[in-house]
Amino acid sequence: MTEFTGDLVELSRTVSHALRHDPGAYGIALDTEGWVDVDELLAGIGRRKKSLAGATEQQLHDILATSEKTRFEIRGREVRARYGHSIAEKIEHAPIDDPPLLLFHGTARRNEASILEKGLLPNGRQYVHLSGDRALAEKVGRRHGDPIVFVIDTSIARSHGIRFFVVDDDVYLADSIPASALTLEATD
Ligand code: HQG
Repeated sequence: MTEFTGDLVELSRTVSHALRHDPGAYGIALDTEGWVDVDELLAGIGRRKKSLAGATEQQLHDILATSEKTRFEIRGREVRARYGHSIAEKIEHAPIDDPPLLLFHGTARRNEASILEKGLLPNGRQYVHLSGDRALAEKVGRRHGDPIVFVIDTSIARSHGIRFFVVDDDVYLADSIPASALTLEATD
């Protein structure tokens, strides 16, 4: 096999694409919790992108060690994306009964009216992504445009039967968030 010469950013993006959005394009299949064999993933990536052929498990660990975000995790021989999935088959997570009372969601100002009317919807992804960290939520919002931050009252959402899932203290997932559980944070 040829030596891996691609850069780790490209490898990281491709791993996220394969594990979150399009495993079939790499000839791999995820199990119901999103796991796939590390060697199968790397072989699939190498088949599709010649510049990434020969990438190693050590390089996956290097990405995890140097990234601000833990987008995927490795357990034994397996790897999975921790959040962000858009594939049709919904990844199963264990719901939690004790989410923080308040969570945050950053988005673009142009989405404000629609969110206040319809609530937060997962759109292209399987779950709505929320943050326990206000500053991080604002940063996520800035990806989409002029950022605004919504505060989510999780007890109101739970009273509507909404389930919450924890990825880490910075990332929580929910099926959707009803408008009645949302408040737009005041901006200066
Ligand atoms: C918006 C990144 C109008 C929602 C981040 C968001 C995150 C609505 C957009 C993760 C709406 C979806 C996910 C409604 C929701 N009307 N707009 N009713 N309901 N929206 O990218 O949360 O770097 O799929 O506000 O850090 O921005 O990739 O979701 O603006 O954790 O690892 O629809 O992706 O992580 O956008 O980001 P996205 P997100 P990574």
